[in-house]
Amino acid sequence: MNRNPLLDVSKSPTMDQSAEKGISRRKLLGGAALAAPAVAGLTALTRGGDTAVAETNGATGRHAHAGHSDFPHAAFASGRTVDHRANGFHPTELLRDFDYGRTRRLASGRVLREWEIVAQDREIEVAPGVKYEAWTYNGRVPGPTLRAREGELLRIHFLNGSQHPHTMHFHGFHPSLMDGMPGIGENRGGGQIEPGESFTYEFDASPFGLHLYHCHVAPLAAHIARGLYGAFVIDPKQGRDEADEMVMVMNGFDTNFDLSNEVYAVNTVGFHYVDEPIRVARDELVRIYLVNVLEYDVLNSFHIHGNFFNYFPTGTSLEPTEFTDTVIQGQAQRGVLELKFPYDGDYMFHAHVSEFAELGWTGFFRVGDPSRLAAATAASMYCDLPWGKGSPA
Ligand SMILES: [Cu+2]
Repeated sequence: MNRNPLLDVSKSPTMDQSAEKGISRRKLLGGAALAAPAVAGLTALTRGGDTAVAETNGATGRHAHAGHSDFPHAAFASGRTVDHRANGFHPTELLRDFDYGRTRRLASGRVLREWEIVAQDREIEVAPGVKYEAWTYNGRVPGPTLRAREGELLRIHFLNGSQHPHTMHFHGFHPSLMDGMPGIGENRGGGQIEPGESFTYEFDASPFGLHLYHCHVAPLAAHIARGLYGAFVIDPKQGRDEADEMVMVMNGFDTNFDLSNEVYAVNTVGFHYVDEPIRVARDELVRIYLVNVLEYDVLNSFHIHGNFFNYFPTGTSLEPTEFTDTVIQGQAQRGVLELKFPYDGDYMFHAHVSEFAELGWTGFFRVGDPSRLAAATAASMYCDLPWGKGSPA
């Protein structure tokens, strides 16, 4: 359970401080089709007590699926995972990592909240063996989840440490000079920020809701797809109910730069939450901040198994508009999901665009006491993907 520190801002100790390439997506899908026997393992769900549990693979774990041993699969099948240490960020930690910046109280009584953001070029691994020359905010993809409270004054000190010009364009209310838009405010230090240059964006936290920020330099799709985006949460003044909160940024990677994605994910690493299911408590409120930043595909979606959620589009109302198990988002659309898990077990969540699900956009929630649960066999669904051969690059 995360207690939102924004609700305690007046007590904050900081308050008084002065201030690959040769493989295409279609080829991947063709390869995925060959993995049908592995996918079939996924459907082998059996009832166990009150809880649907995945059939265990026994002592040899997730790689012990049978029926297709003649199909070569090196990386996933050998247990390789992404080197999170080399990446410098870990999708499991990133999930609940909210960056509240630093705050101080202005003479007016208003809270000033500030962050330092640096654009950096960095190679990251988006699936085992699949490297990508990313452009990042603060070395991670997605960039930090910036979180503030409605009505505060926000300052984002941006330094462009990349080899390419970039900006930070925030969704929300702000004057045009603060829009991170090339050509606007160039004579006042804003607009396009060249390598080595810096600029401070300043605006009010408004409206409350779930927003995003991203680079706005042309070619726009390329600058965004490279990794220059992040979630931007503005809490309502009165806050929201306490919950286990997490951020899911739906993204993809065009690893051969052919203007279509080869890898799809939530928080960058394909199938990460299959390898490490998201642990949640039974009957506890879970709140998901879901943002779609996918380029080169018009729509993305989120679907959950064995459950329904309340959906708050853009998070700008405290009343949900829908009670559903599937939501579709266009690019830059986002929304808040609230749900509870009434039963123990492993519950899949994935893009209901099945093509995306099979190329990485799939994960699991693990509810309840792990010692009472059978191990999920879901990893077997992707072990035969051509990524697993370790040579897309
Ligand atoms: Cu850029």
